[in-house]
Amino acid sequence: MPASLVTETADLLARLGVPADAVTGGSLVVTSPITGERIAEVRETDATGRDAAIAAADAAFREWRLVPAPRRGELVRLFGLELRAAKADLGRLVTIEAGKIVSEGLGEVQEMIDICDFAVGLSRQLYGLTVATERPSHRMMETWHPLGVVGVISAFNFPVAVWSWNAAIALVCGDTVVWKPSEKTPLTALAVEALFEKASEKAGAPFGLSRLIIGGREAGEALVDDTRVAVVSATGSTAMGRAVAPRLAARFARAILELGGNNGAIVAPSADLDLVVRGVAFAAMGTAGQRCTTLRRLFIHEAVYDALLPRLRRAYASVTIGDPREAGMLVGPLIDAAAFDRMQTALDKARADGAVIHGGERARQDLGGNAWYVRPALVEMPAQTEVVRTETFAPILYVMRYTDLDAVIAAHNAVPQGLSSSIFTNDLREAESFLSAGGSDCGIVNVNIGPSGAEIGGAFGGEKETGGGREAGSDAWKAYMRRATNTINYGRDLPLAQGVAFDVE
Ligand code: UN1
Repeated sequence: MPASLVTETADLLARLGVPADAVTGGSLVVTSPITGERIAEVRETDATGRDAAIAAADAAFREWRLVPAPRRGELVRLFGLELRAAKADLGRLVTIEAGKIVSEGLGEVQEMIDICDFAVGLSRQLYGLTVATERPSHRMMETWHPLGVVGVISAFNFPVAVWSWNAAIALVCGDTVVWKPSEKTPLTALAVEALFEKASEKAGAPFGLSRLIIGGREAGEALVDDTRVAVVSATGSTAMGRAVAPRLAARFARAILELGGNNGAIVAPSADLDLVVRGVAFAAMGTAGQRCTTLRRLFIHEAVYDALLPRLRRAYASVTIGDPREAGMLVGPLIDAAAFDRMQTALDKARADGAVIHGGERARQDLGGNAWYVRPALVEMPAQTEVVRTETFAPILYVMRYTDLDAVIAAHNAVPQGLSSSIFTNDLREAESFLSAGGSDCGIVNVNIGPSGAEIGGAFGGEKETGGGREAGSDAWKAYMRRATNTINYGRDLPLAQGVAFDVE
């Protein structure tokens, strides 16, 4: 008999350094989607605690911003070492709390390690430009300075990696962090915080660099409305972003938004169908369809539709569904009953629009009455109706036929969201068209791979209702710093720009 989830969770938390009193007797009940059973009761942070967390991060910022960036990088390096040492335990906890299969739970921790490595390198590369000036004996340059407290609001589906994209970069940039994790996944957040504290102690870093506030909407609002919080990076639904963005704008705080996706892929006549089947299977069914980058719309050229569809149907029918801790399992549970209900509502709408639906039904009820497993749904759609244009956070893949590339690119872009996209083709003209200014309107545009599973080296995020934010690699760090333009006169005259004369006696 494997250890019960309750015992295993308690053991993992203890090994990861989370005090038992933080996860027992609190008001926030945590259940594992694997069986639907209760695994912890977490203490929520009250208003006083929230204020104290932000105050501590604000005070730490005053000190941290003066520490040279490569020394700040040293803390992130040590944190990366803690993550390496704890990878198996933390990955396992991700599996238990979020329901991800083992390799994805571990992959999530690897993503944290990767961003730490990136941030350590970045800590020596926070470059500014020098700019040619029009005035003699002048020099112009840009300097980048720490901005302040960064509020991070994260979602259940990437309970730890998305925080780390923000935190690792923010910390080397000289900012401090207050994190409001999803109320569905506070345990992994507590574990990460404990690992971070260990690294902080080893580095001799000031107290308060990263604080955690646990709770629901009011906890998020505390970050959004507090003038001590300079930037809020929020990951979640477009509805959440619509609530957060105007409140941040009202106080001129910066927003980094990573909201809904409704990602499409185009399969052209020249596509390598072996690649397509594998790419589509992972992108559409992986993480039980609960990634913001999940493939939700597939446009197949009519020349290959009849060859491809039966292969996809076979993949959908044969995918293993069940306890994500078991080896060989590919599709774990949905996060909760509400997710299951939303999936069924979407499928009902699709059916009413004339869809032919394969799969989508509840599965593995043997694993628990409150565990919500489904067979991923492959849905043949006659047209891109409203339900297809709406993000449903579940494994539903809407499949449509096309004949003309320009028309399918227009259809691909005819949704409110703009996160990730792909084309499968071996035709250079088609690939380049999709990548061009007239092609996909998304923040992530791929060729011959699916839309999900991005590496941290690139800037991650999307356009339109996805919110426009960029996180992780490339120059996403600039959103966590303020830029100063400096002009220095080393001459004896005071020439004015644009030739303006203003001579006083
Ligand atoms: C998310 O679903 O919020 O590209 C993030 C991916 C992952 C991140 C997804 N690296 O699918």
